[in-house]
Amino acid sequence: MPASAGSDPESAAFDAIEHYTKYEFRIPMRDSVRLFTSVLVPKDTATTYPILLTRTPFGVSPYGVDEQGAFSLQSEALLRAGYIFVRQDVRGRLMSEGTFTHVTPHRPEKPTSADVDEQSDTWDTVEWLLRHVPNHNGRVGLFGISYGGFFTAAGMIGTHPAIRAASPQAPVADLFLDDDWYHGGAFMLAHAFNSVSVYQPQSEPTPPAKVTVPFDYGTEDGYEFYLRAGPIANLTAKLGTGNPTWDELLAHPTYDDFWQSRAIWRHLKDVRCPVLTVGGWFDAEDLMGPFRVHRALKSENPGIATSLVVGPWVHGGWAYTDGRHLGSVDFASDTAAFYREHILLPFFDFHLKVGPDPALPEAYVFETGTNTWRQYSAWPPRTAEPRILYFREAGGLSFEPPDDTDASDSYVSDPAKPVPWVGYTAQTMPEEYMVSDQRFAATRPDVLVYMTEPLEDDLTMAGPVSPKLFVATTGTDSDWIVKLIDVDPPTRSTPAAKSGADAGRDVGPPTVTLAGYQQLVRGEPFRGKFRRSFEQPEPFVPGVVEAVTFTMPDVNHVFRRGHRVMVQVQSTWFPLVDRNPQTFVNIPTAKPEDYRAATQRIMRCRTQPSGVEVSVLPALQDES
Ligand code: PG9
Repeated sequence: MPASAGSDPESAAFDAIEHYTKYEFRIPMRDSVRLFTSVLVPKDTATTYPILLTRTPFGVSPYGVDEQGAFSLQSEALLRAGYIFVRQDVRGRLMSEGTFTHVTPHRPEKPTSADVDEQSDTWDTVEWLLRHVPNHNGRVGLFGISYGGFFTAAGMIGTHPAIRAASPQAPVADLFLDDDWYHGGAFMLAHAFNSVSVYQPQSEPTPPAKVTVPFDYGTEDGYEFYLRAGPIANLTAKLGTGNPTWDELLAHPTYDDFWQSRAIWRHLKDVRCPVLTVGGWFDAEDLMGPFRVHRALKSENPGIATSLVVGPWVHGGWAYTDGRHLGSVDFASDTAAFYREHILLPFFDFHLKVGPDPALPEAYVFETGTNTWRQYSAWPPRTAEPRILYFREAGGLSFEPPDDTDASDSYVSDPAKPVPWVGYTAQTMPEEYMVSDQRFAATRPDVLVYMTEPLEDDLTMAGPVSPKLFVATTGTDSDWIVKLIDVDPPTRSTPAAKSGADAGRDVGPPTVTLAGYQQLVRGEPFRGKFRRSFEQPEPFVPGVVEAVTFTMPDVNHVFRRGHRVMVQVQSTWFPLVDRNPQTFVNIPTAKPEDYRAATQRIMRCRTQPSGVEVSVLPALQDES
């Protein structure tokens, strides 16, 4: 969802007009397209200031030099510290000229002035600002959240020499593999359908609509809405006169050139400034993007300082909330306020002003479970070791592999009765789902549950989580959804955090205590037809056992002594993920009769030991 700086109506009021003068410019790019740009310059001219540039498709409203909007807590912290604050509508959006292209493909070569992309638009904007904006100190920082994180990442390629620091935050890095629209090749239905209406095409600069009309679902119950709609092709008509973004999403159901050219992590070369990449452990939209961006920066640009910060946050939660809790889970301190004061501001102050060196480690990560900030010189931490939690007999889960010669568990997955993704009624995508109680799912016959004994010692997982399954299906395609869960002791009396008070879109039922709570720590779908290749899907042969291995986003979580580790496996997660017909067809054009129940078998024997690989730390590793 839109999360650009300066667009949060609920944040604390900061009187920018008292301290800043606002200007609006139409900045010409090399192809003569003009981009609408809003600039706040500190009134105090006793010193010079660095420029902070953020670029967004969601509008830099309010428009008008006398109008000031509300600012996110993050933007407010930067404004209070004194920066020339620049926000720009990207090509073809709101008041900017040109044509909008989703997640603009990067062009490594730009032989003519007509060859433009986000890197060139950033470069041209910086050049213009340096020549026209008063009282700057010659240094520029880039930052932005979500889509803005993508523009930041794209803008730092072939870095303009004045850009001295960049902070891509929840950057959208790969829309097919794991961010926003597809995860593991599975279509993220509720999020995609709900967000496409934002991107209606415009033929000329257009001021924002006075009133935006949200989609009318006709019910509060998203599960019912999508199930009644039937095959996803039927949803197209519900979008009214047509929606090019939706059409585009469904026209590319494999990892084709359309997605690969837009996957910005593949293009992060020639970055020449320090980078602070920010992400949230519970970001329902762009959780993997920060890890992909950070990894690419390190491998392709070894000379630069690059740090990764990940806190217990929802999408943009570090900018908009105090980061104290999510749903029923309490993080014991104002984690987002800590980040703004002790990490983000010192980073920009050091690189763009003359602030002290905050000596940021490579990874500054909040450890959930113990609710502690940790600092590591590498991510994953160097001492983390891969270990497999194996599925065992009688619903057991253990680091000991099974010894049986032939053992498996099975369930019937029926697309007509998909497993819901939350245990309460939700219309769109409550971000609370990322830590939601899974007890409602554990009791379903179409969900397999594996659980350890109560832990005798803390168990710390820091790094990726990789299901390694041996499966057979009676169908020809299937989804495999794996959830890693922290089970609280049944006797735990700690009151749950007050649900709903922190993140605006966080709704869910109140939990009175955490006794027996099954907290989702990580969960992801994987569309089985992509088990060998995301470009070339392949059907399953009914009844034949095959390996399905995939990687879910990293965690940094301590399963406390007395808790249990649980893994749930299922084949539907609705309507978060669209239903796989379980027959090998092109899903965007699937017919009702293509959707069929299938019996799924998960092997757990010596030669085919299904399990989940996790990255385990020895006890109490902290290099801070
Ligand atoms: N995370 C959202 C998004 C960005 C790009 C493509 C699709 C979704 C967002 O910024 O709204």
